[in-house]
Amino acid sequence: MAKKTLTNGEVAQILRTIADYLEIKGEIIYKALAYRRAADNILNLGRDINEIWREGKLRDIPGVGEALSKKLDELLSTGRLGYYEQLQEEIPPGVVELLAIPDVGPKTAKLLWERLGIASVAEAERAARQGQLRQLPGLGAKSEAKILAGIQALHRRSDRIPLGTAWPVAQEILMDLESGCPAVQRATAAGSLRRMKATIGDIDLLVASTEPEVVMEFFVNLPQVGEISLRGPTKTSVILHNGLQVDLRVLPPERYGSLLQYFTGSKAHNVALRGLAQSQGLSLSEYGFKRGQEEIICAEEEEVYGTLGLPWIPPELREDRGEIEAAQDGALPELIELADIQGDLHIHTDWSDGAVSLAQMAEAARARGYRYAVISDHSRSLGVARGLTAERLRQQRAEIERLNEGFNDFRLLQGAEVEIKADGSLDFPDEVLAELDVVVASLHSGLRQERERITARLISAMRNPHVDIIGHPLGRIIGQREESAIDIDAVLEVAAETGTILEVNATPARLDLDDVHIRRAIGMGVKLAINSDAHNVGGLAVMAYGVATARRGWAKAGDVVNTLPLDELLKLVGKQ
Ligand code: DGT
Ligand code: CA
Ligand code: CA
Ligand code: ZN
Repeated sequence: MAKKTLTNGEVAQILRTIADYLEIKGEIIYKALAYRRAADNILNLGRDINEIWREGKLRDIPGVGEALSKKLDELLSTGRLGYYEQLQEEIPPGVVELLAIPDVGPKTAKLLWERLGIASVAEAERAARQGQLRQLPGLGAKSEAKILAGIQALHRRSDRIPLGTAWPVAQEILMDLESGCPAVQRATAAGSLRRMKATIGDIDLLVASTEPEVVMEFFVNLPQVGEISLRGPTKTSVILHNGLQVDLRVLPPERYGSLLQYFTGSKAHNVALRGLAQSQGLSLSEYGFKRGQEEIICAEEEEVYGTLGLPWIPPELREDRGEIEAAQDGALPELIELADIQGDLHIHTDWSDGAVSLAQMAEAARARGYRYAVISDHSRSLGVARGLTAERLRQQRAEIERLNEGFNDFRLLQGAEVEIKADGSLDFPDEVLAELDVVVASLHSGLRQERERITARLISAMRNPHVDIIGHPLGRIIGQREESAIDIDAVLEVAAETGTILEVNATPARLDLDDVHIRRAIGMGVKLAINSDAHNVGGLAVMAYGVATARRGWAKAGDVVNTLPLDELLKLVGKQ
């Protein structure tokens, strides 16, 4: 039998699973981390690992040392790995799958397997329902309920990809198409990616060309492409080495507007738009309009909307949430843009868990064209993040003032990301908070508390007059952690009353608040701050995802405080 060629995604998955096995076995954590790091690097290679192997260059992959390169060589030449098979014999693969349940780590998985012989998520669910888990040492009725809720969340979870993962991949392919294939006249991302949804099912790309076969041939031969799942005259679907699916559609340039409009979606927006067309005696498809025998074709998207008597609607609004009615009434919002952002109000440095110095972060923020940036390192009780004591905070202030002497067009402000503790009190006393320019208060612990308790914690933080911003209010991590049980309506009411600013955390795994909550907040007059929460220089660039999310929530520049000039911002936070 011919050996199956493994994709980068499959190789990475095997390394990740080995890491999981090592953790369950209780091996030192560094071993597992090394496997995960290598897996990430293989996933992000941008070319076929089999080629690298044939060139004998496996050790050029970051994180691949001698031992791992031997294992990869065995895996890629035989399609099997003895070490992996041995682990699978020791511990059933279903035990590793338990780790996918939120709140189940390696210790718990091992416990369930050793004590109850549980070797699948289904078995864990059954045992939890029968009340068997609460009898295990270290677990209890509460943990049992959490595990059961985690299993239910797992059932609901799809394999959608975060926007921040899909976006750079799509941009790279678009650049390759535009610069490498002369037959390509225009190339654009469509679908949920163009609408900037927080998660993406697959990447849809569109090309205008009169030579579709040439474009398709170029596309399937890109180094990122793993396998071709569908090849047709106008549509080709592929799976990339990193596991993402990409659909490419090619149409002649004179119909590009209709194509772009149709495949940008959303489906709901298109259905509503088609209804409007019908009411005007028109039929609408991805090829253009028809009125009886007459055909109206559109090279630009503006013409599609224009034919229906509408202004162009920004893609982020196309969810059938009232945008067509607003367009008809001439009431589309003038959405915030990245260029409106004057500064970033939530940044970490190596004073807590960030990777770079104050000076480097300040320089990077200034280089982005910002007028100000707030350094908001963690407060003392967040031990894992090397939170600052009040004393260290004062030392940091001196350093910030020293740096400010070197700037004339930019100002570094001092803030902190202050823990909201389990009882709702803050991690710094009021006199320390009073010295800061901007105070961000966030929850990082007790995130699974029940609704009333966790809501009360947030509200008591908002009622502290020193607190300016609530950081990542709902606490979700996309694909990993559901949002906390917070009563968002109660929070919005108090925010409106106290003038507390709510964050739109732009980190792709968070995007918190999300689009729906942003729109509700704006409707209630609550102000927003779009922040990167950067922990390194590159992290500042996620601002674009936050702005896109705010646009999906119909936000205008006036709804977002970090579009203000410095003096107005300082006035707003009571510092001038
Ligand atoms: P995704 O990939 O799940 O994140 O979401 P989309 O919106 O990218 O959906 P996808 O990839 O299935 O299709 C891309 C666009 O094509 C979609 O937004 C609208 C359009 N489309 C696809 N199927 C249909 C359909 O059956 N009817 C209509 N009206 N439009 C469709
Ligand atoms: Ca899609
Ligand atoms: Ca698609
Ligand atoms: Zn933070």
